[in-house]
Amino acid sequence: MRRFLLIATVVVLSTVSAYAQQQPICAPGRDLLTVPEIKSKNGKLQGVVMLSDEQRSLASAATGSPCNLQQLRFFWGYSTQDPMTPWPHTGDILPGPTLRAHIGDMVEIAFLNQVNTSNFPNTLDQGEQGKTGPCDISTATRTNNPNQTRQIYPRNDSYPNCLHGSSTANLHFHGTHVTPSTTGDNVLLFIRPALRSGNTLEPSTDFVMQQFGEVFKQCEAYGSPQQWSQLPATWTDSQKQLLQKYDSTAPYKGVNGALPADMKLWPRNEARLAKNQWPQYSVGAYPYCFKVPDYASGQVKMGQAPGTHWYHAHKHGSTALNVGNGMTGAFIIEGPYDESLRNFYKETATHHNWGLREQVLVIQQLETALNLLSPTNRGGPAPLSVNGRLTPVVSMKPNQVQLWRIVNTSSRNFVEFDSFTKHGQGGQSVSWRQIAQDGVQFSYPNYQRIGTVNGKFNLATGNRADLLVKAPAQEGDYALQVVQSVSDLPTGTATILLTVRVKADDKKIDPPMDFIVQENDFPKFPAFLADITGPIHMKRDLDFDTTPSSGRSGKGQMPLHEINGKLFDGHDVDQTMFLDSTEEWTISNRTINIAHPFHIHVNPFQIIEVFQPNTASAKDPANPCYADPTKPATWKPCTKITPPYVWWDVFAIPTARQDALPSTVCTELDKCPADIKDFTACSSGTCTVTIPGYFKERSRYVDFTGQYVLHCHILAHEDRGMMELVQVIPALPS
Ligand SMILES: [Cu+2]
Repeated sequence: MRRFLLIATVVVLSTVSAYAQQQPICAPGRDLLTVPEIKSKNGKLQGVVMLSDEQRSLASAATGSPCNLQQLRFFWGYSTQDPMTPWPHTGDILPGPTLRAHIGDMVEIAFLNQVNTSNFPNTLDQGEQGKTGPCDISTATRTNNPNQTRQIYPRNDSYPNCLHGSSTANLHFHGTHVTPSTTGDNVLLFIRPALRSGNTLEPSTDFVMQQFGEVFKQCEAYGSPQQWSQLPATWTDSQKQLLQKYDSTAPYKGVNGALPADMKLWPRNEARLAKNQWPQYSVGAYPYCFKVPDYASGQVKMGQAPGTHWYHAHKHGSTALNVGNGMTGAFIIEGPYDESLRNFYKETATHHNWGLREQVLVIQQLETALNLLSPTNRGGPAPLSVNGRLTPVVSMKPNQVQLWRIVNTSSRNFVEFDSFTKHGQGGQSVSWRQIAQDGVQFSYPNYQRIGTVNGKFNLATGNRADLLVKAPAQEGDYALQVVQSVSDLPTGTATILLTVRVKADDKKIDPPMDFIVQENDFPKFPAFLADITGPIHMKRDLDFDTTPSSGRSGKGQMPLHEINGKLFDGHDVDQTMFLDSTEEWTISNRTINIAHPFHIHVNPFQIIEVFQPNTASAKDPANPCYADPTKPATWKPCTKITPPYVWWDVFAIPTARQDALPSTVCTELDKCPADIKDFTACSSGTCTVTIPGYFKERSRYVDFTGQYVLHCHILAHEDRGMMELVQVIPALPS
């Protein structure tokens, strides 16, 4: 059955893409598309996530016009347990399949990279230098006009912190509390496309599926493997062979098979294997296999929060472009949280036509701006889409409450939910209450104080929000207005993200559904999500900064994006935490116009303090909350966050503020007061102080040792070096 489905889907793919090539489709206002799901069954989420490429319709402006066909890489997939609806190859771009598991489940995803590299000839890789260096491709050509050249990548970037290697990928399971090692949430992998000769792929899909069947069986019995040698020898031998084949045939500076010895991939794997380390390079496919921990099992210190999570490509150097192409998807993890909601809203003899309708809404900012094949999509931010469509229409019935799971998977922009338009004499409209942040439900007190009716919230890239959304009694179209920014304090004109069409049918909802208002009806808050207390073992400071273009980057160059004055280097560990320790980090931002969204994998954190130097009160000298540029003691919030605290896994670091100092304070750096010197820059007799924005978070490093990353979730910043390698190691017995 599975093989039949696969063949059927491939046929659909080729037929429809031929159609799509003739007619680009970007029309706004079409019905919301429900992304097909891969659902777990009998405790296992088993499926294929495929990376392919195709000509797809892409809008380049907020109006949806012009609409062009672009060669894009994209995810699609299918369940290997249950036949799912054939993949909708409509020429639209849409997210990858929604994954839906339950806490305690095994996740077994066969990831196949079948990108046709000949469609992306200027995309370079570590081992595949193309015609110039791995970063410096300022003379790259447009495919539609080979004689015209343009500069695309900032010239002062250097490997590995440059945009490169975008046909190599991997998967990050954002929001999961699972092992970061081996076959888990491992973003240190480089999974190259399958080798291609005509229509033949190596490894073939059939071979991969057969081999991974064995891998997954072992994983179920013994957990994620610890050593490469635990995988079937047939698989590891074939990977060795394919990497060696790649090494001896890959193009280097336009010549096939000329790869220098130090750029070959198999020797890198070999070196790691010799040290009993997990190798990083694969060809064509990778078996992701891990358990989603259930706190109730008693085997973990922290459970997986049931909620709205997601997955995306996370290969350093191509994360921004891959996510811009649309390589993201929702990952719903179910548990007592949603079971409780469904139970509250279920249909009964007295609650006619109730039932909790769920909408999974994947916001994307689809673009090929960083793609060398994209001559037409430059200039201005790419528009936001929801499940691949511009301003789609979500259907609701009068008086209906739905559960919306919203994921901001755009590579750059924040999305602030502002309001729905109103209709009629009473000004009726759609309303919402937020019930979860970043896949972690609110405690009831936070539902009351943060999840207020139509309470505005700002989703930085990577953030999620779950909402209860209530339709009014009155039929009509209600447009959801959002504000896009890269700021913790968004300003600017609202745009329409989607429209809710409220329309009655013969199944009247009676009595009207409403928000939950009783504590007993709200999902019970799991014990493992209680506030972090107890001794703080370690405090750290992380400083995110964009070195200005007149500084280190050199005049007229693109700025460098650094953490603690350093770019990611791919191997040095920047932070080491002990297993089971509790830490408090102060994370600050010296950039004045961008609120870099801080993200760390594996363990979520609680925000306990936030300082925004750019609020009206912090800027007003007459206000008691004034942040005085000459008094660092005033650079702190004047309102405290009170517990219980909210859990996050991405938090935008508030933007910094720059104030000129009066000449009475100082006119050259050497004469400035000692306590502000580190924050001051002087030029031509005027000194300017930068007041950093910051937040404090607490986190526990529990259940999993291993190496993983923290980074800015504006993905072009991450690719260009705003990332750190961290590790959790076992503590010595005390
Ligand atoms: Cu950033």
